[in-house]
Amino acid sequence: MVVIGLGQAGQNICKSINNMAKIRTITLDEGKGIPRSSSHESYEQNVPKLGNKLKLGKEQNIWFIVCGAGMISSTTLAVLEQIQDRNVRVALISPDPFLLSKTQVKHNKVVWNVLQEYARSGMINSVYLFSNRHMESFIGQGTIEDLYTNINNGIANFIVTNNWFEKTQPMIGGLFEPKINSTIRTVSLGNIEDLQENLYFPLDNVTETCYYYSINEERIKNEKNLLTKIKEHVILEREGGKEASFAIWQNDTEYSYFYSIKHTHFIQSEEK
Ligand SMILES: Nc1nc2c(ncn2[C@@H]2O[C@H](COP(=O)(O)OP(=O)(O)OP(=O)(O)O)[C@@H](O)[C@H]2O)c(=O)[nH]1
Ligand SMILES: [Mg+2]
Repeated sequence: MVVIGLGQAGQNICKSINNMAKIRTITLDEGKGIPRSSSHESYEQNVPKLGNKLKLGKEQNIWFIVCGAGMISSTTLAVLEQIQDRNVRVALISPDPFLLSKTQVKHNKVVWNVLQEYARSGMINSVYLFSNRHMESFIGQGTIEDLYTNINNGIANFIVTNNWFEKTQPMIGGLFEPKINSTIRTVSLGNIEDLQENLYFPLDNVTETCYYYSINEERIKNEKNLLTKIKEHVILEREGGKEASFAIWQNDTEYSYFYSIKHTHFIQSEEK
């Protein structure tokens, strides 16, 4: 897996990933692979061939992280075009609209809509939505200097852990195979105690859900009825009319938690 981060948000989340795992990350920003420009248009028109910078070789599994509010996100489509033969998942950051200028709001809307259309058309594998405002509400705000630290760690942790799920054989169940058009997604992080979960973006019209439980060894060995508890959780979701599946991995930390990936094919409106 390779993670490409574009602009400030992309770059900072790549840093968080590097602090957690040995995963190759590449930062694209003004002066880093992309020449500095003074307008959206000239950014879009002046994206160089990035083959030498990206050096992706045979790597198929790509995450691309961006927030549409920044000017440099105008280069998103030109960059994605250069890697369109690969399996690209986009992590799209939904900015807090309160913090944006009018131009940023307009620009964000364009990127927001286009990326979802790209996911629906199969140009990219899927788009995962992450809301700064929503995540801040439960992860907590950092200082003004480190406003995004907690959010970035949350997003990075999902990408790193999801990669581990994909490479590691679960004890029970298997990786979820979503319907081909379920390409608009988000994630929630939940705790095993009360099965409460916190959504990273308030996704409307969820049609499919998978639950990936990561349980520590102590609980795997000693906790009775954990499987029943998990099954009931999944059944509850199915009763709501959604497709739901689960898998369980054993981890070697002291923590137990679950990630849930929510899928839909409905275009999501940006936060207002
Ligand atoms: N989650 C998260 N969001 C961020 C972070 N940094 C910036 N953002 C969001 O991304 C938006 C754009 O960031 P900017 O720093 O303004 O712009 P940029 O992406 O570097 O693009 P330029 O305008 O070309 O500098 C901000 O309005 C924030 O909503 C970050 O570290 N984490
Ligand atoms: Mg910038």
